[in-house]
Amino acid sequence: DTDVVCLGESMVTFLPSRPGRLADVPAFTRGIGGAESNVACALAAAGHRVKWVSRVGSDGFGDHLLDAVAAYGVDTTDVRRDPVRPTGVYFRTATDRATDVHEVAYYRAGSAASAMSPHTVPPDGLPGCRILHLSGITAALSDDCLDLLRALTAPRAGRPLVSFDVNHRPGLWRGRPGGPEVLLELARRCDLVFVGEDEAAEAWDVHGADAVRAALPGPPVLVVKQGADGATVYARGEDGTADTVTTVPGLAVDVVAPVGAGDAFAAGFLSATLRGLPVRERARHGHLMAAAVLTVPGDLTAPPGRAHADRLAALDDTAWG
Ligand code: KDG
Repeated sequence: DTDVVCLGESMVTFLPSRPGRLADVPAFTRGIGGAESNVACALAAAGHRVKWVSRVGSDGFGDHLLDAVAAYGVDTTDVRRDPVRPTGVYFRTATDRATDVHEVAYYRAGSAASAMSPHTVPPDGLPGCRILHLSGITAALSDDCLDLLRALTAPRAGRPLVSFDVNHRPGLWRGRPGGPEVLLELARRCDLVFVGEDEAAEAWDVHGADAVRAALPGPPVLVVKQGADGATVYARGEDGTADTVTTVPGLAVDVVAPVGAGDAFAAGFLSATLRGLPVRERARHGHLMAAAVLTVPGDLTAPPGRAHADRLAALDDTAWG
């Protein structure tokens, strides 16, 4: 059995040898990225049984992605190889500390993963899966990918808990209609939604965590991430009506690169959810995994071990600000 299935595109990532504009960086180091496989890798490293579902090209970058994700302990047997379309890649710069800006250049149009479709996962294709984790990135890749997300988030008997990270990537929606509205439509159909407060403001012109909840009243659990201020979790009560609202401060860390921190947060939150931990602990495990990724240049890193993370999550409020 699989605890969690994560579905989405992954790419070989090229990290800059030094800060500066993309135009000026002379060399790059290979890593891997992809929001959903980042979640999968962190969950597997935290001891869960995780499957990653995707497509990669029949090329060396596809080989590397499969090897690198499998090395985290993720089951990659349902990753298909596309005979023609290539594996996506992307390049990024280091965050400019003065302006807080970093550049991202995707080479993924027409990628193997963009050819995912409702055939990729048939409706009964997730036996034993407790959580299906998806993100809005997939919706932006192609019409077929969007159809796949619509099929997977459709209400049906026996549906696993569907977790959705909004992951609005405006650059990917250029030339495709409806990004923000599509993301809202999909999020409304899910059981657990992660969204950044700044992301909601940009995509939906909705400001503040309570307003995000008002725009997304359906999901039983909504996590609004507030950067350095932490996260606010709305969790509907057993009676199906009143929310409990829990704001959980994050850890103050020196950020090396922000990319991947949201995925790590989701992984920590999902790990603690699988373990039946209370909401505050779920968010603290999210913050702990996010802190680990924030302090490295790449998109993912091994999270703290479970016993260590449990000790840190159990510290009292003075330690957690
Ligand atoms: O959340 C991190 C991801 O954005 C990164 O790993 C690359 O999946 C990626 C994307 O589409 O931007």
